[in-house]
Amino acid sequence: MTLTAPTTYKALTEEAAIELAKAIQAFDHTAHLTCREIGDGNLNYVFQIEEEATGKRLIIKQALPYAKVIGESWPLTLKRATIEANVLKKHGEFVPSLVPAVHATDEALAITVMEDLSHLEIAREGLINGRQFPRLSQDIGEYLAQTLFHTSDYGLHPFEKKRLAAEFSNPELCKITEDLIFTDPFFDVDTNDYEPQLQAAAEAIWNDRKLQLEVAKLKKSFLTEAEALLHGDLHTGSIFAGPAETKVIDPEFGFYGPIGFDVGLFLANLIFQTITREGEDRQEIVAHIEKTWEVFASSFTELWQTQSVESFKETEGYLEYVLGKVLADAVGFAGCELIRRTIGLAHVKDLDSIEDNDKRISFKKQALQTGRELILKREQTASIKDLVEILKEARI
Ligand code: SR1
Ligand code: MG
Repeated sequence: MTLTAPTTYKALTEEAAIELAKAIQAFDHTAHLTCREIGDGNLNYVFQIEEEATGKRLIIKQALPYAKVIGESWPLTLKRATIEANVLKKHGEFVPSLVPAVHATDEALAITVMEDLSHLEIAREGLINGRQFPRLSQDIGEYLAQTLFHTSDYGLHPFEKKRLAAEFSNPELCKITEDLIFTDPFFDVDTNDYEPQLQAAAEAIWNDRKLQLEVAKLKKSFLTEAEALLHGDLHTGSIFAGPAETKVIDPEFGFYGPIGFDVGLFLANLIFQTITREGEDRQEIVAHIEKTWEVFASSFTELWQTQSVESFKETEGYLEYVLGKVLADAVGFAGCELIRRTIGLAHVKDLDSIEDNDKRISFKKQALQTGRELILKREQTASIKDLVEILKEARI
């Protein structure tokens, strides 16, 4: 459903969000509704509307014409709302139970009306608080395999694949990733943000010529390999999780890119938890890392064997080559994510919320060291166990 009026952009207030919810007949016009702005991300407003009498809820998400985390000095395209809604719908064709339902959109207002997920918890918050999400890796492994296979040349007619690649051209949001993940953290630029105790570690990265060459290669993959319709920002803050359910939200960075990027970002955000945890608690996350890859690889293999349209699908060694490259890329992209979330502009609560100063700094040094190792050793990573070994070796 597409809304019809109004047609010019105006930032919603809580009152206007209630009016809108009634206008699209999501609730009866006599319903008593309440509204809260609950967005905690970097970029958008998220209004949660509730009918007190029935407990029925829905979400109206609105993109702002600038990055909320920085302010009006960083203008940002409103088109990202349309990209996000369309990625949710496209991915929802393959994994309807793993993404929120989109009820309505309005391109001019840059809003998406969607399913409320407040019975679940943002995975990052839950993991930081030691919550167990037994389905997390199973569901994300499946999400990755289904969405990436079905939007790639392995699963689609080439005309449809190229049509989608054009539809999901997302230059402004890609530029943010190109700068914040692949460029700025590797140079001494003003937008980097790190604690003074990390000065020497940051300088070591800026002066590491070997590392820079490998990051340049990974950036090239991100820029040029239009392989599948990615989520584009698949960190644990983009996932709602609960004991029996997982939902992936927020694909406003969606575009056609290398499959390993989504895989790597998710793995990196689990890796932060392997850095801050010990013993059994750490092992639980290592198990999630292994299972994510195992589920992804086995589901992708099954889709390849049963649904691939690729003429070379039965050529010996080709699937293994494709999966091997996805793993190596994912390991490298994970390394970039670890580094950028530690000294770049946008951080993660997993590290920043550690109150003990020495511990926090030591964890951050470990994140930088792990990131470097993953980037440099990615081509030698033949299995997910090899990645786990790198994590172990990089522990300080
Ligand atoms: C200004 S945007 C900073 C970061 O927030 C988003 O969630 C992306 O991860 C982006 O890199
Ligand atoms: Mg986001």
